[in-house]
Amino acid sequence: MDKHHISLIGVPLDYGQSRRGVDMGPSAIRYAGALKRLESIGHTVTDEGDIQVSAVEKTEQDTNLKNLDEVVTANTELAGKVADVIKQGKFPLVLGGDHSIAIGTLSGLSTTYKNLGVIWYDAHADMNTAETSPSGNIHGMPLAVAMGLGHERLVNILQGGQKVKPENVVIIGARSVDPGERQLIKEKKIKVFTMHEIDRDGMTAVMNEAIEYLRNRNVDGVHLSLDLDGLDPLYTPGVGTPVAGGISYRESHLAMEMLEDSGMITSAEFVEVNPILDEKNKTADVAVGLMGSLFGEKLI
Ligand code: 6HN
Ligand code: MN
Ligand code: MN
Ligand code: MN
Repeated sequence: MDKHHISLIGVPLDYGQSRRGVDMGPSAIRYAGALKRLESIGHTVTDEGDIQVSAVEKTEQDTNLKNLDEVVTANTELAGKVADVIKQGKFPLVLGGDHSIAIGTLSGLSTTYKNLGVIWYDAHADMNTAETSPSGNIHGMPLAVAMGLGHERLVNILQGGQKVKPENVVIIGARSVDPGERQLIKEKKIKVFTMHEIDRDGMTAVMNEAIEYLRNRNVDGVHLSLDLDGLDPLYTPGVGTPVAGGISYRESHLAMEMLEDSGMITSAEFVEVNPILDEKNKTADVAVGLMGSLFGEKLI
């Protein structure tokens, strides 16, 4: 995989949750200058355009999962696209869209990476299943789905079974975790750095430990799934499920810089940017800034 050749894939999907507007996330991130920013660092960037998302919502459903058909269709297409991009040796950089798109991204990655590491940078654990979800929103489920748990139509995208091993997952920034998720975290012994560890030990120690943990797992690639609500809403107000007391702007840049220095990141996605809820595209601007740090931008 060539980190210097990046493929941007937009996923204008908002069916994984209940607030409209996050489907405009890819446009907002492009408008904030993602392409130019990455090119200015010296990377070659191909914009693959957007994945098709159905504009018509089906009303009949036999499940409590909202818009399951639409989410399955878009994620199946995304998975195929991501698999293609890796086969061409390019770095997939996926722009959301709500976090349900991680289902497609991780399915696509699983065609190549058999021992993939995942860094889940998020206020939430996104480990609900149909049984534990308090909302029925699929964006609260993608990490469980990647581990093979959840609705079969989601788990079976591209191929069935577990795409990511629980012991290869690191969650960073968690501060809003539902009872069912907490139980699953314990049961699967997921490595979680909550805000408590970030406050107590500092971001440097947390990232060093996270990187070391994944190295010891002998992963063959590491995917960064960055939900902009991982940051404090002070910095990223344009998200659908903000939670106070989050990661700071500087801590987030440091985290991205340390990941760049580690040389271990092989794919990434930036999700949950909702321009309707944003203040002057602030959240998309932060997303692009973090991409800069993740891809090697230097201050001097
Ligand atoms: N996200 N845990 C809540 C739920 O509805 O399952 C919130 C999920 C938020 C998901 O921010 O990607
Ligand atoms: Mn979140
Ligand atoms: Mn999330
Ligand atoms: Mn650096």
